[in-house]
Amino acid sequence: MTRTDWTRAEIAELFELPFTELVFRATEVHRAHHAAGEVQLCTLLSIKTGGCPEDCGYCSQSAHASTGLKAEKLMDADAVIAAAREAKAHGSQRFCMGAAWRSPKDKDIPALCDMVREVKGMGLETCMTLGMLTGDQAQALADAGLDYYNHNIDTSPEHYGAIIGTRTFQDRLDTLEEVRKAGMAVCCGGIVGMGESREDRVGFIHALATLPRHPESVPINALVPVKGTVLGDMWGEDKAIDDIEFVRTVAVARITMPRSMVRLSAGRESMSESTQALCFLAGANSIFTGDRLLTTPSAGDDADAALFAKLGLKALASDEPMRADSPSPRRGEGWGEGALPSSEPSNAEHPHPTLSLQGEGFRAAE
Ligand code: SAM
Ligand code: DTB
Ligand code: SF4
Repeated sequence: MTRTDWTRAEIAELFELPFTELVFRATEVHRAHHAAGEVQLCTLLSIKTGGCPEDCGYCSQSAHASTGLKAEKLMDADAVIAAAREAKAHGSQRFCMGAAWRSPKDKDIPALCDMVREVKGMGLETCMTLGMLTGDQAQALADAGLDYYNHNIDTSPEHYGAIIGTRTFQDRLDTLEEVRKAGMAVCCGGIVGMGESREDRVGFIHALATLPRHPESVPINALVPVKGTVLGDMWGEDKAIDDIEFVRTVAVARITMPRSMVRLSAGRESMSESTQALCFLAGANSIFTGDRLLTTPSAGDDADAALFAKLGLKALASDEPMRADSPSPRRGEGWGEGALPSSEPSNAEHPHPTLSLQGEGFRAAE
């Protein structure tokens, strides 16, 4: 049975285990619930960039930051659909659309629903992250076919006020409840490396693992320090989180939320291959692919394909344990055979690793 009654003391004890013992236990839990070596591929698109009224201290898109990012309008559906098509061609399984809003306006909902219908119609899983939602907005998006809603608690309840002043931890929980009531799956996690203490990381995982139902997806981001944000200026180029402590956080998320997909999210770009490999060993089984997250660069498909080949990882082909009762429309197609047309001209000179590593690189598990 999946536990939602974890105590803080139990979670603190997990964090304190000798590192190899903790990773060993996390691996055991991972293998009991998930196909080992299969990693879910998701692609992000910022459909409405910058000018956000919220003051999240980590975010390049906050109007309170001085990042020089230009505020843009909501993208046209056609441009979103083109990006989704490209993501699918590159083997992505889920398309996540993010908007720099405190909450969407009711007048935006029909356009957002159109995007959801089109992207879902392509056979991709759909995810959006648009800020706080009312019950009616959540229902409209769910009715249009939105599979997942991403809404992060970001950190522990105690540390939250040091990072964000324009909304409360409870506001986040309220939206998560509306998302659940509307029948969508929840993607909820947060960021490590924001100057929080170990105790805050314990509180962060505790808050997630004691939700009435665990989130189906748990993104664990390492802070991407962006110049002009409060936290980016505080940390500069320095790593605000020790790699081993990051892996510990992934492992504790895996152990306490055994059936959830744990996503190694932002921050992968500046992580060594060895640290990423440790994260996969500790139970991370989902990543963002492509050369961009929302506003910051990501490793890109070629680097990721090479990493998958080196580690012998494959694109997810099994059902997510928590979604097994309502399988997604598309399984078994990963970064693999057929993911890119072999006549793709841009690949002629620099073959995509998908194609050049057929049989051992990015491919769907059989
Ligand atoms: N505005 C919406 C919201 O806040 O829910 C959606 C977009 S917001 C960018 C989505 C999540 O991205 C945040 O909750 C945060 O966890 C993560 N994020 C944003 N900037 C980040 C950064 N610089 N480093 C790591 N994670 C970041
Ligand atoms: C999440 O937890 N991480 C993603 C997604 N949910 C929306 C966003 C990461 C953003 C990283 C910074 C940027 O690119 O702006
Ligand atoms: Fe706005 Fe979301 Fe960035 Fe906060 S994290 S400033 S709500 S876009």
